[in-house]
Amino acid sequence: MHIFTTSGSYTVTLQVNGDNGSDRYSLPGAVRVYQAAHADFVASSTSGIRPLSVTFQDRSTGDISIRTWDFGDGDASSLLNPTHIFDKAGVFTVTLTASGLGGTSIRTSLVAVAPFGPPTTVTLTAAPTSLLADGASTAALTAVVKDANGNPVPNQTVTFATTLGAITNAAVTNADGVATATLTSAQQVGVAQVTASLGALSASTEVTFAGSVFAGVVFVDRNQNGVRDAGEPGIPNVTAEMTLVSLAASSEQAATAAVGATWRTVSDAEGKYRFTELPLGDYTLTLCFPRGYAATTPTAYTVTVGTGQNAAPEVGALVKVYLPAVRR
Ligand SMILES: [Ca+2]
Repeated sequence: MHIFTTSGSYTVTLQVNGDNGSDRYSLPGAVRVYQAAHADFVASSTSGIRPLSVTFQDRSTGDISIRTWDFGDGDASSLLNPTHIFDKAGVFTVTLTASGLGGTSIRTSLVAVAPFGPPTTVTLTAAPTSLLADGASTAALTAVVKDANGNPVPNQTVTFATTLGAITNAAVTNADGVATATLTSAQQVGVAQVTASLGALSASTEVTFAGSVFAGVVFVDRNQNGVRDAGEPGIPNVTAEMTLVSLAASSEQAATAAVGATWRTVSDAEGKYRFTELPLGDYTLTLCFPRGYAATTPTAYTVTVGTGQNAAPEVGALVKVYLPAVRR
């Protein structure tokens, strides 16, 4: 019996010696000794944040003809040095199976994939981005915290601040990396600069606090009865002017408008006029009609602009058509 300790192809020679001489017979390749398969590999990294790209390098030895990689997350490869992206978080067992005439060998290694890393970005959005300046309207603020790979980062305390109005102070991000807060408008026309911060990270957005809406209509009062009846059309190009008499009791508004300030607009084709940026308070409303019309009612009113959309009472100016003299 002979033990071959080194792999290779061997020629076996038989030599016989006898009284009449000797003879020998050689058989090339009579014995082939294969090197045992030994699976081995190295990974470019064994831990990281999803999605984690890892390149595996085969370092297997022996007589191997087939290599099979199982990445432990449902994916596989038969490449020599595959690169795999781990999308899901978890600890995965990567298995290389090397097999051939040298037998079968298996090598495993663990890759740990974290669901998220440290926060690197904060974004902030407001909905809606315009509120009535009534001290009661609210906007929903949404801050999203993500890591460098775009994964949402939960359990982060986001601090909210605003330059105008009231705001929820802080909130903790949920599993989607989302922290929400509520912005309540001030009784002051202006633009609120809203900020969400997390450590050194911050994001900001703007929410406009718009003044109250005051709207009315002027129309042709054909029968001069002081009521808009069927068949009485609106009057375009009527100038409507609001003059501030006194601000509503709100210290916040004091800096935004002065008594005596005026706002002016013109009625549209349907006789409708509309003011959209009025601070809360009392006003004098004056209507000035184009030539050819004569008012059938007073053209000046004292009105109050309150909170809420269209909160102010609609004021109609009643007019009649000024008929030219008929020649006889
Ligand atoms: Ca009428």
